[in-house]
Amino acid sequence: MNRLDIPSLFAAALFCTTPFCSSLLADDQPESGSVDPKPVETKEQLTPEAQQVADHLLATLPEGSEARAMLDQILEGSRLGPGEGWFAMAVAQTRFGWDYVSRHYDTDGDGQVRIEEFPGAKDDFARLDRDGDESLTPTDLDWSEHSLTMTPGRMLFYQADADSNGKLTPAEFQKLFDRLDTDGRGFLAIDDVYDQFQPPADDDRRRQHDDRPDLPSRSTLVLGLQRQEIGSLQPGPALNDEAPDFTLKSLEGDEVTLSGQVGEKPVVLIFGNFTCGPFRSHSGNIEKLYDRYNDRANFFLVYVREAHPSDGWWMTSNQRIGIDIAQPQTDDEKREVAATCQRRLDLDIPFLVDSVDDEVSARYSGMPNRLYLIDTDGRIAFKNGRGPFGFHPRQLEQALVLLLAELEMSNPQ
Ligand SMILES: [Ca+2]
Ligand SMILES: [Ca+2]
Ligand SMILES: [Ca+2]
Repeated sequence: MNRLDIPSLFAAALFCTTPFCSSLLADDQPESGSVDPKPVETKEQLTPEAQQVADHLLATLPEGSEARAMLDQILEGSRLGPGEGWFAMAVAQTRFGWDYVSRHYDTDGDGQVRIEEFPGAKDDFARLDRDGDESLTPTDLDWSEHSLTMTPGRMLFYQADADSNGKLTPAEFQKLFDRLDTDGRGFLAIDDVYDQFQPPADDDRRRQHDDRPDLPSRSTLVLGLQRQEIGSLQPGPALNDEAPDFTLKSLEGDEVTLSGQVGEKPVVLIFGNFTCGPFRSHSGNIEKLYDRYNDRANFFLVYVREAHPSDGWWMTSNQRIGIDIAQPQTDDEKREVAATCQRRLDLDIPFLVDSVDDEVSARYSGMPNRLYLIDTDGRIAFKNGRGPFGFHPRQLEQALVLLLAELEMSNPQ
Protein backbone atom coordinates (compact mmCIF):
# COMPACT_ATOMS: atom_id res chain seq x y z
CA MET A 1 0.00 0.00 0.00
CA ASN A 2 1.44 3.32 -0.99
CA ARG A 3 -0.26 5.77 1.23
CA LEU A 4 0.71 9.31 1.87
CA ASP A 5 2.67 10.41 4.83
CA ILE A 6 0.50 12.60 6.95
CA PRO A 7 1.68 15.80 8.39
CA SER A 8 1.14 15.94 12.06
CA LEU A 9 -1.80 16.32 14.18
CA PHE A 10 -3.21 15.18 17.28
CA ALA A 11 -2.51 14.19 20.66
CA ALA A 12 -5.19 12.26 22.22
CA ALA A 13 -5.65 8.59 22.37
CA LEU A 14 -6.29 6.75 19.38
CA PHE A 15 -5.99 3.69 17.58
CA CYS A 16 -5.52 4.11 13.90
CA THR A 17 -3.50 1.51 12.20
CA THR A 18 -3.16 1.54 8.52
CA PRO A 19 0.13 3.12 7.49
CA PHE A 20 -1.77 6.20 6.42
CA CYS A 21 -3.76 6.49 9.53
CA SER A 22 -1.01 5.56 11.87
CA SER A 23 1.09 8.46 10.78
CA LEU A 24 -1.95 10.57 11.47
CA LEU A 25 -2.28 8.96 14.77
CA ALA A 26 1.26 9.50 15.51
CA ASP A 27 0.01 12.93 16.24
CA ASP A 28 -2.74 12.24 18.51
CA GLN A 29 -5.24 11.64 15.90
CA PRO A 30 -8.87 11.41 15.32
CA GLU A 31 -10.54 8.18 15.23
CA SER A 32 -13.42 6.86 13.28
CA GLY A 33 -16.78 5.69 14.26
CA SER A 34 -17.82 4.38 17.60
CA VAL A 35 -15.06 2.97 19.69
CA ASP A 36 -15.22 0.73 22.66
CA PRO A 37 -13.76 2.89 25.41
CA LYS A 38 -12.15 -0.11 27.05
CA PRO A 39 -8.75 0.95 28.41
CA VAL A 40 -5.66 -0.54 26.85
CA GLU A 41 -3.95 -3.33 28.69
CA THR A 42 -0.46 -1.89 28.89
CA LYS A 43 0.40 -0.90 32.42
CA GLU A 44 4.06 -0.09 32.59
CA GLN A 45 5.44 0.86 35.98
CA LEU A 46 5.09 4.48 36.96
CA THR A 47 8.32 6.38 37.46
CA PRO A 48 9.01 7.25 41.11
CA GLU A 49 8.04 10.88 40.42
CA ALA A 50 4.81 9.89 38.71
CA GLN A 51 3.98 7.42 41.50
CA GLN A 52 4.40 10.17 44.07
CA VAL A 53 2.16 12.49 42.06
CA ALA A 54 -0.42 9.75 41.55
CA ASP A 55 -0.50 9.05 45.30
CA HIS A 56 -0.97 12.73 46.01
CA LEU A 57 -3.75 13.08 43.45
CA LEU A 58 -5.49 9.96 44.73
CA ALA A 59 -5.47 11.46 48.20
CA THR A 60 -6.70 14.89 47.15
CA LEU A 61 -9.00 14.60 44.13
CA PRO A 62 -12.56 14.04 45.34
CA GLU A 63 -14.25 10.76 44.46
CA GLY A 64 -16.73 11.36 41.67
CA SER A 65 -14.95 14.43 40.32
CA GLU A 66 -14.04 14.70 36.64
CA ALA A 67 -10.34 14.79 37.43
CA ARG A 68 -10.53 11.76 39.69
CA ALA A 69 -12.38 9.81 37.01
CA MET A 70 -9.62 10.65 34.53
CA LEU A 71 -6.87 9.74 36.98
CA ASP A 72 -8.50 6.39 37.72
CA GLN A 73 -8.71 5.59 34.02
CA ILE A 74 -5.11 6.66 33.36
CA LEU A 75 -3.93 4.37 36.13
CA GLU A 76 -5.97 1.62 34.46
CA GLY A 77 -4.11 2.22 31.20
CA SER A 78 -6.26 4.77 29.37
CA ARG A 79 -4.52 6.88 26.75
CA LEU A 80 -7.34 9.41 26.83
CA GLY A 81 -9.65 7.77 24.36
CA PRO A 82 -13.02 9.32 23.60
CA GLY A 83 -15.58 8.49 26.26
CA GLU A 84 -12.94 7.62 28.83
CA GLY A 85 -12.63 9.25 32.26
CA TRP A 86 -13.72 12.86 32.27
CA PHE A 87 -14.71 12.82 28.61
CA ALA A 88 -17.74 10.74 29.58
CA MET A 89 -18.75 13.21 32.29
CA ALA A 90 -17.84 16.61 30.86
CA VAL A 91 -20.25 16.70 27.95
CA ALA A 92 -21.67 19.80 26.31
CA GLN A 93 -24.18 21.88 28.25
CA THR A 94 -26.49 24.16 26.31
CA ARG A 95 -29.75 26.03 26.62
CA PHE A 96 -30.22 25.62 22.92
CA GLY A 97 -30.84 21.97 22.25
CA TRP A 98 -33.66 20.53 20.14
CA ASP A 99 -36.20 21.00 22.94
CA TYR A 100 -35.56 24.72 22.89
CA VAL A 101 -35.68 24.95 19.11
CA SER A 102 -38.93 23.04 18.73
CA ARG A 103 -40.61 24.87 21.62
CA HIS A 104 -39.76 28.30 20.24
CA TYR A 105 -39.96 27.85 16.50
CA ASP A 106 -41.96 24.79 15.47
CA THR A 107 -45.15 26.80 15.33
CA ASP A 108 -47.18 24.22 13.39
CA GLY A 109 -45.98 21.35 15.56
CA ASP A 110 -44.88 19.09 12.73
CA GLY A 111 -41.59 18.14 14.37
CA GLN A 112 -39.40 20.35 12.21
CA VAL A 113 -38.66 24.03 11.88
CA ARG A 114 -38.96 25.13 8.30
CA ILE A 115 -37.18 28.24 7.14
CA GLU A 116 -40.48 30.16 7.09
CA GLU A 117 -40.93 29.49 10.80
CA PHE A 118 -37.59 30.99 11.79
CA PRO A 119 -37.78 34.76 12.29
CA GLY A 120 -34.04 35.41 12.03
CA ALA A 121 -31.85 36.03 9.00
CA LYS A 122 -31.63 33.39 6.27
CA ASP A 123 -27.86 33.20 6.73
CA ASP A 124 -28.34 32.48 10.41
CA PHE A 125 -30.85 29.75 9.60
CA ALA A 126 -28.37 28.23 7.16
CA ARG A 127 -25.78 27.98 9.93
CA LEU A 128 -28.26 26.09 12.09
CA ASP A 129 -29.29 23.83 9.23
CA ARG A 130 -26.17 21.69 9.00
CA ASP A 131 -27.51 19.28 6.41
CA GLY A 132 -28.86 22.09 4.24
CA ASP A 133 -32.37 20.72 3.72
CA GLU A 134 -34.02 24.02 4.72
CA SER A 135 -35.54 22.41 7.77
CA LEU A 136 -34.29 22.13 11.34
CA THR A 137 -34.60 18.70 12.89
CA PRO A 138 -32.84 16.97 15.79
CA THR A 139 -30.20 15.75 13.32
CA ASP A 140 -28.96 19.30 12.77
CA LEU A 141 -28.31 19.66 16.50
CA ASP A 142 -26.82 16.24 17.10
CA TRP A 143 -23.18 16.58 18.20
CA SER A 144 -22.76 13.10 19.62
CA GLU A 145 -20.00 12.27 17.13
CA HIS A 146 -16.76 13.42 18.73
CA SER A 147 -14.72 16.02 16.99
CA LEU A 148 -11.77 13.75 16.17
CA THR A 149 -13.90 11.13 14.48
CA MET A 150 -11.97 10.09 11.40
CA THR A 151 -14.08 10.82 8.37
CA PRO A 152 -12.88 11.01 4.76
CA GLY A 153 -13.37 14.77 4.84
CA ARG A 154 -11.23 15.22 7.92
CA MET A 155 -8.59 12.86 6.55
CA LEU A 156 -8.38 14.93 3.40
CA PHE A 157 -8.10 18.12 5.38
CA TYR A 158 -5.37 16.84 7.70
CA GLN A 159 -3.50 15.41 4.77
CA ALA A 160 -3.59 18.61 2.75
CA ASP A 161 -3.10 21.16 5.54
CA ALA A 162 0.64 20.59 5.49
CA ASP A 163 1.56 23.34 7.94
CA SER A 164 -1.22 22.25 10.32
CA ASN A 165 -2.60 25.74 10.83
CA GLY A 166 -6.21 24.74 10.26
CA LYS A 167 -6.43 26.66 6.99
CA LEU A 168 -6.21 24.87 3.69
CA THR A 169 -4.77 27.06 0.95
CA PRO A 170 -4.84 26.59 -2.85
CA ALA A 171 -1.09 25.91 -2.77
CA GLU A 172 -1.52 23.20 -0.13
CA PHE A 173 -4.35 21.69 -2.12
CA GLN A 174 -2.19 21.67 -5.24
CA LYS A 175 0.62 19.92 -3.38
CA LEU A 176 -1.75 17.23 -2.25
CA PHE A 177 -2.91 16.81 -5.84
CA ASP A 178 0.68 16.51 -7.01
CA ARG A 179 1.41 13.84 -4.41
CA LEU A 180 -1.69 11.87 -5.34
CA ASP A 181 -0.87 12.13 -9.05
CA THR A 182 1.77 9.44 -8.68
CA ASP A 183 1.93 8.58 -12.39
CA GLY A 184 2.15 12.22 -13.47
CA ARG A 185 -0.84 12.08 -15.77
CA GLY A 186 -2.16 15.43 -14.61
CA PHE A 187 -5.47 14.05 -13.49
CA LEU A 188 -6.62 11.80 -10.66
CA ALA A 189 -8.72 8.72 -11.17
CA ILE A 190 -11.22 7.89 -8.49
CA ASP A 191 -9.04 5.03 -7.25
CA ASP A 192 -6.09 7.40 -6.81
CA VAL A 193 -8.17 9.17 -4.19
CA TYR A 194 -10.49 6.52 -2.87
CA ASP A 195 -8.04 4.42 -0.91
CA GLN A 196 -6.32 7.40 0.63
CA PHE A 197 -9.34 8.53 2.56
CA GLN A 198 -10.79 5.33 3.92
CA PRO A 199 -11.09 5.34 7.69
CA PRO A 200 -9.53 2.14 9.00
CA ALA A 201 -11.63 -0.53 10.59
CA ASP A 202 -11.81 -0.38 14.36
CA ASP A 203 -10.25 -3.81 14.74
CA ASP A 204 -7.22 -2.72 12.73
CA ARG A 205 -6.79 0.32 14.87
CA ARG A 206 -7.09 -1.54 18.12
CA ARG A 207 -4.66 -4.24 17.03
CA GLN A 208 -1.84 -1.83 16.35
CA HIS A 209 -2.51 1.18 18.53
CA ASP A 210 0.14 0.34 21.10
CA ASP A 211 2.88 0.90 18.56
CA ARG A 212 2.34 4.59 17.88
CA PRO A 213 5.40 6.61 18.78
CA ASP A 214 3.54 9.61 20.20
CA LEU A 215 1.23 7.69 22.49
CA PRO A 216 1.96 8.69 26.07
CA SER A 217 3.09 6.50 28.93
CA ARG A 218 1.05 6.33 32.09
CA SER A 219 3.70 8.42 33.83
CA THR A 220 3.49 11.13 31.16
CA LEU A 221 -0.27 11.29 31.60
CA VAL A 222 -0.16 11.35 35.40
CA LEU A 223 2.29 14.25 35.30
CA GLY A 224 0.27 15.91 32.52
CA LEU A 225 -2.81 15.66 34.69
CA GLN A 226 -1.10 17.25 37.67
CA ARG A 227 0.27 20.05 35.47
CA GLN A 228 -3.16 20.43 33.87
CA GLU A 229 -1.64 19.99 30.42
CA ILE A 230 -4.15 17.32 29.46
CA GLY A 231 -7.01 19.23 31.06
CA SER A 232 -7.98 21.30 34.04
CA LEU A 233 -8.51 19.61 37.39
CA GLN A 234 -11.66 21.69 37.79
CA PRO A 235 -14.88 21.26 35.80
CA GLY A 236 -15.43 24.97 35.12
CA PRO A 237 -18.69 26.89 35.50
CA ALA A 238 -21.87 25.00 34.70
CA LEU A 239 -24.74 26.01 32.45
CA ASN A 240 -26.53 29.14 33.72
CA ASP A 241 -23.82 29.83 36.32
CA GLU A 242 -22.51 33.35 36.48
CA ALA A 243 -19.34 33.47 34.38
CA PRO A 244 -16.37 33.99 36.74
CA ASP A 245 -14.98 37.47 36.25
CA PHE A 246 -11.35 38.04 35.30
CA THR A 247 -8.96 40.62 33.97
CA LEU A 248 -6.31 39.56 31.48
CA LYS A 249 -3.98 41.36 29.13
CA SER A 250 -4.32 41.23 25.39
CA LEU A 251 -1.27 40.60 23.23
CA GLU A 252 -1.18 44.34 22.64
CA GLY A 253 -0.93 44.89 26.41
CA ASP A 254 -4.45 46.21 27.01
CA GLU A 255 -6.28 44.98 30.09
CA VAL A 256 -9.62 43.34 29.37
CA THR A 257 -12.12 42.65 32.16
CA LEU A 258 -14.85 40.17 31.36
CA SER A 259 -17.58 41.99 33.29
CA GLY A 260 -16.85 45.10 31.23
CA GLN A 261 -17.58 43.11 28.06
CA VAL A 262 -20.88 41.69 29.29
CA GLY A 263 -24.17 43.49 28.73
CA GLU A 264 -24.88 44.72 25.26
CA LYS A 265 -23.73 41.66 23.34
CA PRO A 266 -23.04 37.99 24.09
CA VAL A 267 -19.43 37.07 24.83
CA VAL A 268 -17.64 34.13 23.23
CA LEU A 269 -14.60 32.72 25.01
CA ILE A 270 -12.39 30.27 23.12
CA PHE A 271 -9.66 28.61 25.18
CA GLY A 272 -6.79 27.05 23.29
CA ASN A 273 -3.07 26.47 22.92
CA PHE A 274 -0.56 26.13 20.15
CA THR A 275 0.80 22.59 20.51
CA CYS A 276 -2.62 20.94 20.45
CA GLY A 277 -3.05 19.67 16.89
CA PRO A 278 -6.83 19.27 17.14
CA PHE A 279 -7.12 22.86 18.29
CA ARG A 280 -4.96 24.10 15.42
CA SER A 281 -7.08 22.16 12.96
CA HIS A 282 -10.04 24.33 14.01
CA SER A 283 -8.33 27.69 13.60
CA GLY A 284 -9.95 28.21 10.19
CA ASN A 285 -13.31 27.54 11.81
CA ILE A 286 -12.51 29.98 14.59
CA GLU A 287 -11.45 32.66 12.11
CA LYS A 288 -14.68 32.26 10.12
CA LEU A 289 -16.78 32.28 13.27
CA TYR A 290 -15.13 35.52 14.33
CA ASP A 291 -15.60 37.03 10.86
CA ARG A 292 -19.30 36.17 10.79
CA TYR A 293 -20.32 37.41 14.21
CA ASN A 294 -17.79 39.85 15.65
CA ASP A 295 -20.20 42.73 15.05
CA ARG A 296 -22.87 40.95 17.12
CA ALA A 297 -20.77 39.34 19.88
CA ASN A 298 -17.53 40.03 21.74
CA PHE A 299 -14.92 37.37 20.99
CA PHE A 300 -11.76 36.48 22.88
CA LEU A 301 -9.29 33.66 22.51
CA VAL A 302 -7.78 32.87 25.90
CA TYR A 303 -4.34 31.37 25.45
CA VAL A 304 -3.77 28.55 27.97
CA ARG A 305 -0.98 26.19 29.04
CA GLU A 306 0.57 24.11 26.26
CA ALA A 307 -0.81 20.59 25.88
CA HIS A 308 2.27 19.11 24.21
CA PRO A 309 5.35 20.96 25.37
CA SER A 310 8.83 19.58 24.70
CA ASP A 311 9.11 18.93 28.46
CA GLY A 312 5.79 17.09 28.70
CA TRP A 313 3.73 14.91 26.31
CA TRP A 314 5.96 15.73 23.41
CA MET A 315 4.80 15.08 19.85
CA THR A 316 7.06 14.11 16.96
CA SER A 317 4.22 15.30 14.75
CA ASN A 318 4.59 18.83 16.09
CA GLN A 319 8.34 18.76 15.76
CA ARG A 320 8.07 17.73 12.11
CA ILE A 321 6.35 21.01 11.34
CA GLY A 322 8.67 23.09 13.50
CA ILE A 323 6.51 23.33 16.61
CA ASP A 324 8.83 22.49 19.48
CA ILE A 325 8.03 24.55 22.54
CA ALA A 326 8.84 24.12 26.22
CA GLN A 327 6.12 24.99 28.71
CA PRO A 328 6.41 28.73 29.43
CA GLN A 329 7.68 29.35 32.95
CA THR A 330 6.99 33.08 33.21
CA ASP A 331 4.22 35.41 32.13
CA ASP A 332 6.58 36.95 29.56
CA GLU A 333 7.45 33.56 28.07
CA LYS A 334 3.76 32.73 27.92
CA ARG A 335 3.01 35.93 26.05
CA GLU A 336 5.77 35.12 23.57
CA VAL A 337 4.33 31.69 22.81
CA ALA A 338 0.84 33.16 22.55
CA ALA A 339 2.15 35.70 20.02
CA THR A 340 3.78 32.88 18.04
CA CYS A 341 0.50 30.99 18.10
CA GLN A 342 -1.43 33.99 16.81
CA ARG A 343 1.12 34.61 14.08
CA ARG A 344 1.40 30.99 12.92
CA LEU A 345 -2.36 30.48 12.91
CA ASP A 346 -2.87 33.94 11.41
CA LEU A 347 -5.88 34.71 13.60
CA ASP A 348 -7.64 38.07 13.84
CA ILE A 349 -9.62 37.20 16.95
CA PRO A 350 -8.28 39.13 19.98
CA PHE A 351 -5.98 37.04 22.18
CA LEU A 352 -5.96 37.25 25.96
CA VAL A 353 -3.04 35.59 27.71
CA ASP A 354 -3.64 33.78 30.96
CA SER A 355 -1.07 34.08 33.74
CA VAL A 356 1.62 31.44 34.02
CA ASP A 357 -0.22 29.90 36.98
CA ASP A 358 -3.32 29.32 34.80
CA GLU A 359 -5.62 31.25 37.09
CA VAL A 360 -8.39 31.87 34.56
CA SER A 361 -8.06 28.77 32.43
CA ALA A 362 -8.13 26.50 35.47
CA ARG A 363 -11.27 28.20 36.77
CA TYR A 364 -12.91 27.80 33.37
CA SER A 365 -11.54 24.31 32.77
CA GLY A 366 -10.05 25.81 29.65
CA MET A 367 -7.28 23.30 29.02
CA PRO A 368 -6.47 22.08 26.46
CA ASN A 369 -9.34 23.80 24.63
CA ARG A 370 -12.87 24.86 25.47
CA LEU A 371 -15.72 27.03 24.22
CA TYR A 372 -18.11 29.19 26.24
CA LEU A 373 -21.01 31.40 25.27
CA ILE A 374 -21.96 34.01 27.89
CA ASP A 375 -25.31 35.77 27.68
CA THR A 376 -25.97 39.47 28.20
CA ASP A 377 -26.65 38.84 31.91
CA GLY A 378 -23.19 37.32 32.30
CA ARG A 379 -24.39 33.73 32.60
CA ILE A 380 -23.16 30.62 30.82
CA ALA A 381 -25.52 29.84 27.93
CA PHE A 382 -23.35 27.13 26.35
CA LYS A 383 -20.18 25.24 27.14
CA ASN A 384 -18.76 22.45 25.05
CA GLY A 385 -17.63 19.07 26.27
CA ARG A 386 -13.99 18.75 27.24
CA GLY A 387 -11.56 19.20 24.41
CA PRO A 388 -10.33 17.84 22.19
CA PHE A 389 -13.22 15.42 21.65
CA GLY A 390 -15.98 17.85 22.60
CA PHE A 391 -14.56 20.84 20.74
CA HIS A 392 -17.14 21.75 18.06
CA PRO A 393 -17.00 25.44 17.09
CA ARG A 394 -20.12 25.01 15.01
CA GLN A 395 -22.07 23.74 17.99
CA LEU A 396 -21.18 26.98 19.74
CA GLU A 397 -22.19 28.85 16.60
CA GLN A 398 -25.66 27.30 16.72
CA ALA A 399 -26.04 28.39 20.35
CA LEU A 400 -24.85 31.88 19.43
CA VAL A 401 -27.29 32.18 16.52
CA LEU A 402 -30.18 31.09 18.74
CA LEU A 403 -29.16 33.44 21.54
CA LEU A 404 -28.90 36.32 19.05
CA ALA A 405 -32.35 35.48 17.67
CA GLU A 406 -33.71 35.51 21.22
CA LEU A 407 -32.15 38.92 21.86
CA GLU A 408 -33.46 40.32 18.58
CA MET A 409 -36.99 39.16 19.37
CA SER A 410 -36.92 40.70 22.84
CA ASN A 411 -35.36 43.94 21.57
CA PRO A 412 -36.70 44.50 18.07
CA GLN A 413 -34.94 47.39 16.33
CA1 LIG B 1 -42.76 23.17 11.84
CA1 LIG C 1 -31.71 20.32 8.38
CA1 LIG D 1 -2.44 25.36 6.02
